[in-house]
Amino acid sequence: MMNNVILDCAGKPLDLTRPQVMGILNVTPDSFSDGGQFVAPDAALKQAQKMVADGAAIIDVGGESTRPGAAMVSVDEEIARVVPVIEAIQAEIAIPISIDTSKPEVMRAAVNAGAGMINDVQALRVKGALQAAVELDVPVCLMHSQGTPDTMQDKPQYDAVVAEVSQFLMDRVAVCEQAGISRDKLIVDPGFGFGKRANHNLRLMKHLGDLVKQGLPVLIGVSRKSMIGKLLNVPMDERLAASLALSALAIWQGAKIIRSHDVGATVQAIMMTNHVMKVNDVG
Ligand code: 8Y7
Repeated sequence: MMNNVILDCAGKPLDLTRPQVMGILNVTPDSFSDGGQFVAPDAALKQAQKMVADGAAIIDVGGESTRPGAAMVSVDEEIARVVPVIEAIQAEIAIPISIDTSKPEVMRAAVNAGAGMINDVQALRVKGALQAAVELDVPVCLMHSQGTPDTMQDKPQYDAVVAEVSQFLMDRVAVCEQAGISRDKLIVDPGFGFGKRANHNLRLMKHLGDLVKQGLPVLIGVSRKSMIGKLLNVPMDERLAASLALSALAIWQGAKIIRSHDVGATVQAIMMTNHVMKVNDVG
């Protein structure tokens, strides 16, 4: 099992010999507005530098809201949002940037601008995405989702959610390998909240170790997600403690990367978890 590795993200290292945090940098006009309809790259750079200082290992730049029920964004619009931000931050920070997109054109533009990983919530199922990933030759995070963002929370259904999600991901890994993407460039993610009811999410977390056993690095995203809101009845800005609890549980079961809005707190939570996991039992 080649799981303890340092991934080469277009020249920048991602050290997976210990748990890491992926900081979320949403570059939609409502997050980093220049006052109009565009994103201000300098504001995004400041945010990225703060995440680096807080201990992030990689920054995930996304220009399309992939939240359940989100509206579609055109290819041109998405490129116009993410490319200036990637260009502004890639030379200034030492850690890799991942591009959160499912569109092959955006993957190409982002990697050309300096992104070193593809984070695809559709696991390269969009037409042309697999070929783009093969050609771009950067690591890819393959995420499970049932349905598309606009409809996926309508009526998620599984016979055995843990086994089905794991099987889907291993099938996508096989497809990627057949297309020419080396297995050691792949990361897998069960996709919390993407076409899952609360109990599906809870079962996936309880049994995350089953996915870890498949041998690929596991990334998870639970930060501020609606599953927390539903179970605990807390608004978006009061979900940090629960997000950290879930992050610790994921690391405890062998997950390697936590995608989070709250980098500093998440780094502390997973480093503490890692100390417990690594402590010598003798002496
Ligand atoms: C995830 C993600 C989102 C996740 C990975 C949100 C882009 C929704 N969630 N990517 N993206 N895993 N790999 O609430 O769970 O952040 S968007």
